[in-house]
Amino acid sequence: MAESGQLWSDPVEIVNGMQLLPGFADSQSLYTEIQSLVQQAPLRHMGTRRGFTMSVAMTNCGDLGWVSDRQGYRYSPIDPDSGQPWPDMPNALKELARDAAQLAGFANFSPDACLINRYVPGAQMGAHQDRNERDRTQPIVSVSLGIPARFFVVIDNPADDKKSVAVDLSDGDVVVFGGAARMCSHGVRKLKAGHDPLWGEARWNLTFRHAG
Ligand code: MD6
Ligand code: FE
Repeated sequence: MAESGQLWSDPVEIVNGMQLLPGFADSQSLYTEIQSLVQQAPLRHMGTRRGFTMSVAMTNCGDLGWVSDRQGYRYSPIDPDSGQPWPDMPNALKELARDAAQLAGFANFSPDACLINRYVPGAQMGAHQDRNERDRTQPIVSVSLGIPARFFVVIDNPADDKKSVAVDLSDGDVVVFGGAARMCSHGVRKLKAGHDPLWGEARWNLTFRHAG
């Protein structure tokens, strides 16, 4: 990215291993890519092992997609709704994830999975760990688009019981989650109503992983 006229600010460490790159992603250019991806593999509300339905609508692109149903969570090369492979991960998305990871100190990040989440007001994501990826030395790169959301990370500090750190993520913000933070529990608080000129009354999130 250009030295002059950059619209993003320097990385900020939220907790050890979790860096925020404020405004790093170009929301406008991602909009068209995402519209095309959700036409190929429509958003859906997945079920859980316990029989709940997630409030967040999801789809994927890349060689592997994250899926959940009565059998639990896993990665699959096939979209279970269509029986077809997930759409290819567009190069622009791959490069964004790679550049963000590099800036946060993770060279050669090669995502093979991108989970696309859409939240409407009232939707949330409970505390969870991302543990279905084989190689945990690779970070997860997360891109927030549309209306802001409160993200939280649980810090397991034996001296301090369980403490959570909150960060409000706005349109274009990128989080790189790796190293010491890679296995921390985290989630998204119930989305508040809002309006974004491009994305409307919704928050979108892309998480890039090396899953295979
Ligand atoms: C979200 N993000 O921001 C959900 N996971 O909508 C995640 O669950 C997440 O942002 C792993 C690493 C970064 C994340
Ligand atoms: Fe996660």
